[in-house]
Amino acid sequence: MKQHDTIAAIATAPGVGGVGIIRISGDKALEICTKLCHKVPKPRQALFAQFKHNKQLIDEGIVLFFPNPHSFTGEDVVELQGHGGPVVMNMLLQAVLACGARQAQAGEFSQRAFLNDKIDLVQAEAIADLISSSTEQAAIAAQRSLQGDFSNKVSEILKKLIGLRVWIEAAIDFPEEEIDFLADKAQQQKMQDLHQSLKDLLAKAQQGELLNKGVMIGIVGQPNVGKSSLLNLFTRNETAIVSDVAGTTRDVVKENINIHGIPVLIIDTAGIHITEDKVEQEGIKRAKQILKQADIILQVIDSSQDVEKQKQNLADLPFSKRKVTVYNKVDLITNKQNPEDNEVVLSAKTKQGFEELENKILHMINSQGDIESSFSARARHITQLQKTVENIAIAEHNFLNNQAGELVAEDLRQAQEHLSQITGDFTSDDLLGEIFSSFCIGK
Ligand SMILES: Nc1nc2c(ncn2[C@@H]2O[C@H](COP(=O)(O)OP(=O)(O)OP(=O)(O)O)[C@@H](O)[C@H]2O)c(=O)[nH]1
Ligand SMILES: [Mg+2]
Repeated sequence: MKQHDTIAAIATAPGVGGVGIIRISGDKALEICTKLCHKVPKPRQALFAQFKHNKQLIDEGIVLFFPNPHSFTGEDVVELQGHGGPVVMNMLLQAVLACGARQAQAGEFSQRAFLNDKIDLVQAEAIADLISSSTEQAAIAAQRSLQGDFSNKVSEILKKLIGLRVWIEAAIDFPEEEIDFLADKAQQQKMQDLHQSLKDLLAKAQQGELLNKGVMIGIVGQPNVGKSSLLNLFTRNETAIVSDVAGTTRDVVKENINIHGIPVLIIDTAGIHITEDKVEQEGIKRAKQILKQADIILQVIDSSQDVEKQKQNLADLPFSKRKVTVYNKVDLITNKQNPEDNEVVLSAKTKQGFEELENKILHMINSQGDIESSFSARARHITQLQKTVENIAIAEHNFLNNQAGELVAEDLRQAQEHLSQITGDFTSDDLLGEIFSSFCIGK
């Protein structure tokens, strides 16, 4: 799809830097460059030039020209590399705009790259995710998506799905050949394989989404059990106030950390108990909200006190699906219990058991066991994959139970539509606008 206007933006981060880059994309890019530099750069060769507008020297630096279609956007692209000061960059941008370009909107360069088939939608989103990644592991995962790891898997499955659709539509269209065609064992096997590959991809994408958006972990328990002490162990800092006065923490305390490369938002909460204190009541209300929102809950128990009573007091709370019970203050007791799978015996004071807790959390997050080969994914991808899996499950059921071929065909059609939305082969303009508007300007 051809875009007719030429766009420009400062591509480097706002603020002061050694070098600042202005990126121009569109039919007029070379013309604007020539007006400012009075020289025509050769394709993909650095050229030193002075940038002048109305005979006024603004800056000097390097010019690069990438003729279409071999550029990031697929259009003619020019990059002016000057000195990275906000004022000089802005003066240069104003000169570029005065010469005929329009200020680019957020994500517009990436959107053009997508519209010109240089990248698919997953790759475009991976660019934004790579830029905003908060840990090394998340950056590596985003890079994998950008290189096409996720898109290739989607395309592979799409190919299998289309193969099945073609076969089934043909069988429906030529009824004289329809001798119980759904009983074909080879095709049934293909259907089952397709279902399994989709479920595997969904699990991997869910993993990728966690890497991308991070994991929310809430610490809850009764007052004085050591919740804030545990938070401080995670942050390796005195993030929350610790004291022997029950009810010290009255609000939620949040901190971004990373556990073995996985971005984590860890949240300490007020001790949950029955109280007349209005401030504490509000704190407890907030703690209960965290219980619902968090991906993983650490339920802290003081093992030097009545353990069963504490568990009973917390029993009615709306815990999230994934919970680890932490028996804290183990340094104070002699008869230690044997923890079960989702339990850890720990001392926030001596750090005993902390590494085991981190590993347990990691294991919970990394249920696929291959975070090192993960690619980044977004909630949008998960939703489409879930819808695809739903359609395929119905199609498979109807297929294996010899229902009407038309029913199977319709679910396969819908599945294809959902799956194609991931890479953007089938996407509405509204969705595109929403995706690219979350990008930064100049990207
Ligand atoms: N011996 C020992 N003391 C601990 C341990 N963890 C915490 N404490 C002490 O227990 C007391 C309460 O700790 P906090 O971390 O403030 O407990 P909390 O659960 O955040 O308490 P509230 O904010 O009041 O709900 C403090 O005096 C800590 O030093 C531990 O593992 N061993
Ligand atoms: Mg506390």
